Amino acid sequence: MRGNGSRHPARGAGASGRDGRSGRPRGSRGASPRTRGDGGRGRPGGEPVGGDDAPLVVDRSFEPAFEDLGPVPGDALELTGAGGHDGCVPGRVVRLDRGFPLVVCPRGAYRAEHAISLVKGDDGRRACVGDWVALRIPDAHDKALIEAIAPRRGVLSRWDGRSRGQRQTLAANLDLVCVVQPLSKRALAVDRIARSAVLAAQGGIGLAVVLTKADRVDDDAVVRARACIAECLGDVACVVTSSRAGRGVDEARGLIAPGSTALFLGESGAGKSSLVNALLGAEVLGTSSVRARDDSGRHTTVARRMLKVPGAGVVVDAPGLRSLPLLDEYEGLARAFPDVSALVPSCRFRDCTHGGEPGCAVRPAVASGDIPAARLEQYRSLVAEMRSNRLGLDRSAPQSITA
Ligand SMILES: Nc1nc2c(ncn2[C@@H]2O[C@H](COP(=O)(O)OP(=O)(O)OP(=O)(O)O)[C@@H](O)[C@H]2O)c(=O)[nH]1
Ligand SMILES: [Mg+2]
Repeated sequence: MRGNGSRHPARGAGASGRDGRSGRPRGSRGASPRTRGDGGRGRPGGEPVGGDDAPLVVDRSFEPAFEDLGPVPGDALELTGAGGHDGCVPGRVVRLDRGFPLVVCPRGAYRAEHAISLVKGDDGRRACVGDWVALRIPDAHDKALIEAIAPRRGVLSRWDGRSRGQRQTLAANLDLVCVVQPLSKRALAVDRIARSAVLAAQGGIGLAVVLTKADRVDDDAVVRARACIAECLGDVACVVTSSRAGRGVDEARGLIAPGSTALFLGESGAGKSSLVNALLGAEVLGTSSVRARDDSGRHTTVARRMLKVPGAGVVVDAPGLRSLPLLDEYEGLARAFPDVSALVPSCRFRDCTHGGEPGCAVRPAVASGDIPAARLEQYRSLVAEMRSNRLGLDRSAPQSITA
């Protein structure tokens, strides 16, 4: 079924702003990510996020009201208080269509543009979904102006594949990333879950794994998938669902606490929008079939969009991401693999790869059964990828540029 209808045109479709596809200039040249495992393969992008020819009319069903968006952070209140942006109100970006934000504030929902002072210069900034902003609502216009963006927490971003290491911010102020991974006859893409875990941890965001399409496999396969996740990722929340059979939907809803914001992260065709529809109890989001040959989706979702889940918090449905290459996310790696990283400083060699070097402090923990071998292999593979990706960058590229 295809949704995204045009029943409620958004107010004041904006007239400026850049392409919301990836934040990457068209035709820019970048290093190809060198990756290991299937989840990080290839250069990011290729996802038609808000195509230029997509109409700027949007379905407003289940759009969160201001009070659904959680407590307004002190930083956002300060921005709009005395000494801040006088006359502005706090608001939150609930969707982006072709780069145009829709902001919900106490007075309602407004299409917004960025103030020139915010976007100009090399360090110019643009709002992403989830941002808290200072919003000016001119009397004569139905289009509002974003004057400032509150400091972000819970930021999910990825390297955009360019040779200077620029990052694409996917969403901000997230409490939870739900890694959506479909079950099938194929082996579970645990590598993809692991790299998603690293990115979530890098942003200081909680993690849950949501396995979809459980109706396609038998119970043994579900048990194997759960065991595989526990082995590689330890004690992470894992919910098994089938939107088709109505399985696990309440459990998935239970992950999203009222007042919190969760983002569904997964490849195209993973069943993200189908699951959101199941959570909403309505066919609000468009979905379309996967290719039988390789189970891949058709990039049906093209905009990041927040929806209020009845009886729970807010969920961000997002376009499927083909690749999640890692670059410099060592903090996230350490948080996602705390048991391994705690031993690393005790290795004899600073550049120990834990592949059999003398004096390695990690291998004995595998030998004694304290750390599963598969978990260490996952860790090593992600470290090797990060090193290799950094080597492929321009020499002068600083660590962790944001763009
Ligand atoms: N068998 C089965 N198929 C499902 C289930 N959930 C979703 N699908 C199918 O999987 C296909 C892709 O689902 P979507 O919800 O569009 O996937 P998506 O992750 O939102 O994909 P993008 O928007 O392209 O990123 C559709 O044909 C769905 O009907 C499920 O629980 N079981
Ligand atoms: Mg979708």
